[in-house]
This record gives sequence, C-alpha cells and structure tokens, in this order.
Amino acid sequence: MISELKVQLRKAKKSLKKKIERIQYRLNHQFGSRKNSKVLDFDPKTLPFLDRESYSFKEIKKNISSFGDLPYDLEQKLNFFREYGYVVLENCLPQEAIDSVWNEIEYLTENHKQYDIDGLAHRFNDQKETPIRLIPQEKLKGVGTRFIDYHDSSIPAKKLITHPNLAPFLQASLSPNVAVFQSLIFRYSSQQDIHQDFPWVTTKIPSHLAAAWIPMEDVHVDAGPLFYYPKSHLMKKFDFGKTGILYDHEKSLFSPDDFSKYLTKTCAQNNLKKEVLLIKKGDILIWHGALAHGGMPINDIQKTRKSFVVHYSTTDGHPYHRRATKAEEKPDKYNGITVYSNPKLAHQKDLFR
Ligand SMILES: O=C(O)CCC(=O)C(=O)O
Ligand SMILES: [Fe+2]
Repeated sequence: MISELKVQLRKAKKSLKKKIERIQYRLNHQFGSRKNSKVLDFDPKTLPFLDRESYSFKEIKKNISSFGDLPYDLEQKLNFFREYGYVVLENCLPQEAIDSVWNEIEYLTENHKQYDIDGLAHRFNDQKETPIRLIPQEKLKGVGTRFIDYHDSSIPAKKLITHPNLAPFLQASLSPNVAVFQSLIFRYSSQQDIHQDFPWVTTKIPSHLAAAWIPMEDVHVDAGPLFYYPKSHLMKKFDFGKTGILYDHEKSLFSPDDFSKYLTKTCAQNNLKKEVLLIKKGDILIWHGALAHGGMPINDIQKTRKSFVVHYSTTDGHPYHRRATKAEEKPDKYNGITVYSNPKLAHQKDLFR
C-alpha cells in the first residue's frame, strides 16, 4: 500500500514538473531568446533528392538501378508524390503473392504458440511488443493487434515489399540505397489518431523515411480506411519541446495528443482536406515520412481491413536493424533493397519460403 502511494506520488511530481517546464518553455519562446532552441525542420543537407528544389527526374534516373516496364509512369508519379506527399500505384502487386502472405498470417495465428515473432495487442502487456506465442489467440485476431516486422520470417513477404514494380519508385524517392527497417501487419483498422511518422518511427536521418500501405484485400469504406491530408508533408513541423521535431516519451514536453491537435488545426489553417483511402488489393499507397495520416474508426465491426504497412529508410538513415547494436556484415538484398535481419529472431528467420 505504502509503496503504491510512493509510486503515485512520484508520478504526480513528475507530471507537475513537466507542466511547469512546459509553461517555462512557452514563455521563453514567446518572450525570451531562442538561442538554444532546436531547428524545427529536417536538415536541408540530408534531404532526399525528390525533396530538394533542384530535383530533376533525369538526374535521379541516372542514379537508380535499371528497371523494366512499370505499370505506371515513374516521372509522373514522382511529380505527384513531390507535390502531394502521397501517391497510389495501381495494379502493382500480384494478387496470388498477397494472398499467400496473408495465408501465412492465418497459419501463424492458428499456431501462434510455436512462434516468437513479435506482435502488439490492444490493452495487453502494457502495449509492449510481445512474442505472438504469449498473446492469447482471440487478442491476436482482434482489433488493435498488429504483427511487427513479420517480413523477418518470410521470404514471400520480403519479395512482396520489395517488388520490382515498387523498388524503382522507392529508390527514386529516397535514395538508391533503400532499406526496409520496420513493418506492421493489421487485420483491422489501426483507428490511430492523426500523426506524422518521422517523430516516432525514428531514423538517424529523419528525412529519410517513406512508407508503403499495401492492402491485402479491397478496402471497404466502413472498415476504418487509412486517411491522410494531401500536401501536409510541407507544413511547419510541430515542436515537441526540448526534443525538437522528434518525440521522446521521457524528455519531450508535449504529448502525442498535443501533436495530433496541432496537426488537425494546422491542416485546417492551411485549408488541407482530409482524404480517405479506398484502394484495391494489388494497389499500393506510398506516403512521405511527414504526411499527416491516421486510421478512421471502424463503422462495421465485422469488416476487416487486412493491410501491410512498411517503413523504408536508406542505409545511411538506418544503418542496421533496430534490435541490433552494429551493422550486419552482408545484409540481405531483394530487388536492390536492403532488408535487415532481426538478430533476436535468427532462429525463426525465413520460416516461409
Ligand atoms: O494503417 C493504419 O491505419 C495506420 C498505420 C500507420 O499510421 C503507421 O503504421 O504509420
Ligand atoms: Fe503512421
């Protein structure tokens, strides 16, 4: 009892200290000097070519690996992405390849007790990543659950997320040295609040970040589709206080909630309109690391929204697996894209071939 009280007291003290720091920070910013404040944007020296004023498709094309016929016009899609912060590549992935990866997920869900692949389930284990063998099956199948970095255990998944129809776009928008560094598989909508990815899904170079949203079934409007605000990647960035544009749970003075309020307000001020993503299996949405987006609420609880979200950086931006302490000697490459391996899951790497 006493120790519980002590814990609560410690928490209350911490929260009060943060409140005071927040007020001091705001006052300082309004009236004081900004000598020590962080620059609130990406470092211009590190921007991918596509994000630079001097961008030229001709130059980019010279630098990336040669590629075959694509089901879209690369230059046109890159121009659209540059302007709007997202783009849809239609009919890019074979249906059978998607179905077979989803079948692996069904198999793992049924036989989860044998697998150490990570998952994250709603209101389970303090929202911490947990091996799926420890997550009860109903939770694993439920709303709010995701498989984390599943691609580590599946060659078909690795091939899907580095597909030859996708790789040239990623290389042209980020750098020739693209790296997959995180992936999430959802059965239902994440119902996540509006956010941008770069403050959380952190890379050594925050501007080296893009994500793909791969539907594993046609998206239904009542299933809680992904939403986003076109052009929001160009908005002024949020200041988390002390940690600049990046979020740190311990050190940042402002919370994820403050961040989403800021984004909603700033999108409205800039007259940006929310769009909802209703794409089909086989299509891919790519979004810029700074595009404001989230998951709509689920209107019909019977409706799944099976999807594969992949975060890509560059080998400079993210030199090794987030669970590793140093670079792999020879990381795997699929279609010219580096795919790091999880050193903690070496015994269950590439289970599916
Ligand atoms: O698929 C969703 O609903 C949102 C996923 C997302 O925002 C992310 O993984 O960064
Ligand atoms: Fe996100």
